[in-house]
Amino acid sequence: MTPYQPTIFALATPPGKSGLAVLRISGKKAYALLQTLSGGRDFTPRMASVAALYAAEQATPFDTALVLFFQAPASFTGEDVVELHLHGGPAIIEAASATLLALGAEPAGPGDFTRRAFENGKMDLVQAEAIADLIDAQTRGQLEQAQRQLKGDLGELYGTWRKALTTIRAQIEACIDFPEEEDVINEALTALGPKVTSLTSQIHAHLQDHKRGERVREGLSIALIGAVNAGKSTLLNALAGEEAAIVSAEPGTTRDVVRVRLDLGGFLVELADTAGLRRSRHDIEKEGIKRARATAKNADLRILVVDSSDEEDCDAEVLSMLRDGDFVVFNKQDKLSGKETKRVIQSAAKLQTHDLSAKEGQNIDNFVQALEAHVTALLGAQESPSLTRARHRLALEETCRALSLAVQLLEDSPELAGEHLREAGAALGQITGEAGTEEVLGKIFSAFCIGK
Ligand SMILES: Nc1nc2c(ncn2[C@@H]2O[C@H](COP(=O)(O)OP(=O)(O)OP(=O)(O)O)[C@@H](O)[C@H]2O)c(=O)[nH]1
Ligand SMILES: [Mg+2]
Repeated sequence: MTPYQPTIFALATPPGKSGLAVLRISGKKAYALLQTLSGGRDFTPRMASVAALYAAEQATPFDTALVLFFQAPASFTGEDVVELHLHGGPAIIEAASATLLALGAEPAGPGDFTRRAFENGKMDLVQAEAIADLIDAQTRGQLEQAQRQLKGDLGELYGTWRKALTTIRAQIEACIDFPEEEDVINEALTALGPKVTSLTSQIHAHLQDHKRGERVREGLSIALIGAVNAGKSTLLNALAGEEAAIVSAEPGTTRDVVRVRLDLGGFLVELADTAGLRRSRHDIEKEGIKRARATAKNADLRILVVDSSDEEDCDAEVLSMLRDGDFVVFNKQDKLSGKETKRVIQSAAKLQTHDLSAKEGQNIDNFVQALEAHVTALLGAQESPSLTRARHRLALEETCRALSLAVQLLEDSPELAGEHLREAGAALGQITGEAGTEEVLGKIFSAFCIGK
């Protein structure tokens, strides 16, 4: 028996005053509700109609709206769906909601519409997540990734692996069921080894993506580091186009980590300004420096800012924080008379260097272009789809772990190997939702907004 599913409604547009507000209704009673609201009219599915809508026992309508009816199963949720394109005034929305409540519809919870779409087989769990990402997308990179995921690329890849696993499991079952033909069986089991190994390596390769998809979704983290007064905060402000961090000639101005979000080449980047690195006796500055080090360590990319007019060598400890691909900015070029020898730094890491003046804007455009090119190289589109959430990563790691155990036990203990393959399939199925538990589903959909 299918559990009781109330007919639900929610605004699909943001709350507040607007030209239009779309109120969406989904469930068995959706069409009957539309008929009651409109005083008993009939509506053709997928045809826009203008209808006067009435609250109970009222002779004058609370609004005249454009209405759409999608008949199950040809709707977003797979149920009967009605959309009321109301005038977006709070009194109208209130009247519509109160009438629907009085008629027995229930307000939708977070993600309820998408959850129903998932439960009615309209999409897999990865596609449901893509809808949330599509709505949250702020940059072109995030949008393209969400669209690709919504199209089903990622789910398809995992589906192929699940199918391969099911075939391998069926072959093992056959071996377990007919143990009398020992030679044939041993041969069959031996042949299965490379198949499991090949599947494991494909999943491994998919995992070795430098968290590309997660970074596109959550933003690439970049840390500005360097000695006090090098011009880190000035550079952050220049890149952000706003005075986000305090700039002053006093060394040790920045203490807390100041973060700004930027769109670099269509990708979301979180740029962090940090406290200048020096030996300090002040507790607050010491804490700031500790945070600066941690931010630099955890960032995806570091930009070391150096004051070109300062003759002192870069601190060896600061240099040791740099990794291949990191940037060095020789700042304050405007202060140089041109006679000085060019500054160099000694580092084992392969670094990209740029001469500029953050204060005067000299060469900043070239620097931004180089940074954009670097971010695009790290996050730009790849041939195969990328996983986009830690949830996917954990499930795939669990799949690989179970597959590795299975391959070791294949010949000596096919029953146990079969059990590990079942675990691998379950872990893989959790990503797309075939093997989803209520707990997993609840967690995913509760992160959605109401009305999605
Ligand atoms: N001439 C010149 N001065 C600069 C440039 N960039 C920064 N400054 C000056 O250098 C001083 C320090 O700049 P900040 O941006 O506060 O330096 P910081 O690295 O954030 O310093 P701390 O927060 O103390 O670590 C300020 O007086 C800035 O105006 C530059 O490109 N040219
Ligand atoms: Mg600063």
